[in-house]
Amino acid sequence: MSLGLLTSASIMERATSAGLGEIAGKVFDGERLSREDGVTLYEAPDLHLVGALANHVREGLHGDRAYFNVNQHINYTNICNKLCRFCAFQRLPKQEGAYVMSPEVIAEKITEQLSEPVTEVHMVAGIHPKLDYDYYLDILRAVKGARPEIHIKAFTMIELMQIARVARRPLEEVLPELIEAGLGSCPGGGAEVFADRVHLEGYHLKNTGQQWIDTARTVHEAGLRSNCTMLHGHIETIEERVDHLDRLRLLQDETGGLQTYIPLSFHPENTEWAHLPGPTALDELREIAVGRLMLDNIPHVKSYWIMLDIPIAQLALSYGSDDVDGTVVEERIYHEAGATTPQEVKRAELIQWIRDAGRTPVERDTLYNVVWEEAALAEV
Ligand code: V47
Repeated sequence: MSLGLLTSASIMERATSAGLGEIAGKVFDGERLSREDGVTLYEAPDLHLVGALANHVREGLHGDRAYFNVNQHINYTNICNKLCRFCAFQRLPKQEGAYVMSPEVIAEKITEQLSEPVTEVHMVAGIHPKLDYDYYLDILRAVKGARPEIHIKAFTMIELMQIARVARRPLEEVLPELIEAGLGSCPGGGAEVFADRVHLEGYHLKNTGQQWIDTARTVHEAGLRSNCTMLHGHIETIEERVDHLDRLRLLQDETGGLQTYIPLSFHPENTEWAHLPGPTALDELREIAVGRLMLDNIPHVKSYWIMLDIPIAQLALSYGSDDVDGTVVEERIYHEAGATTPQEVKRAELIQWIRDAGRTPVERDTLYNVVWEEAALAEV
């Protein structure tokens, strides 16, 4: 039976017999779940019940709607000095395959897509120690010069920390200049797992969890929205995942600036953690569901199709997610780490996947303004 067909009463009955009655009661009453509830949901044997609870929340917020956008990814450099053990994308400056895109190359990539109805460019990259402050302003201006109406979602929190460092000024002062050059919002990457233990073992040269949170707060105070992520399925414990979700939720209570949560599934290939198995499809669905249930104040949960594979991204639309990301065009971070998904899909394909998953496709812009929806047009 489709989860969507389960009534609240039958979910409640199944939850009570599985020992999740109290949590289900809180979900139906719209009450915040505790950290202990989070651990229980991760450990609950009945994944589909957890999914049904998350689906209840998802449908309460978004009905049958599932969002996508027409976007383009640009990873402007793979040179990075952070040596994160989970990353297959990074290169040292003289290493084979290392690259930095000039503003002109970036403008060309934007121009190549002018015939497509792209509304967003998603720009993230490694932490290149030698790029100067003007480079970051120039790449924003290059994008806007090539396609003035496009929304630029760029720079994870660690990139913003680096930009402020090379500008030799506090981020509060730098952000208005980045906004003036074209920055429209920030992606959610680079949060990894906030716990200090995992940070020390896996990515000690990168920002700490607290620095990610403090930087995101500064971003939100400057009037920008951002997304947030958790990189799961490596060495973190369930308690550390719950801690991460709770800290995101507290940040959101404070700023209201987080619009979408994206659980990122660890892809082990070509990384220092290649011996780890990475999450299973069932782990991925649970991560979506627990994220939806714990993050009661973040409006959207994304099942990023590039990372999950299309069938799981579709299924996730009934386990708590309401967004599948976009057309992408060129993706490097996951493909270096063994992702076998295509690098690009066409808008019509995304629409069809969403319909096939039993949801109503809604094309959005980066800030979730509706660009197109099923009911509004007879053909796509
Ligand atoms: O910061 C790196 C992660 C992130 C691996 O905001 C890995 O809409 C898994 O930020 N296995 C970049 N994950 C991706 C990102 C993103 C993607 C989609 C949508 C949005 C959004 C943001 O990818 C990195 C890091 O956390 N990552 N290597 C890996 N081997």
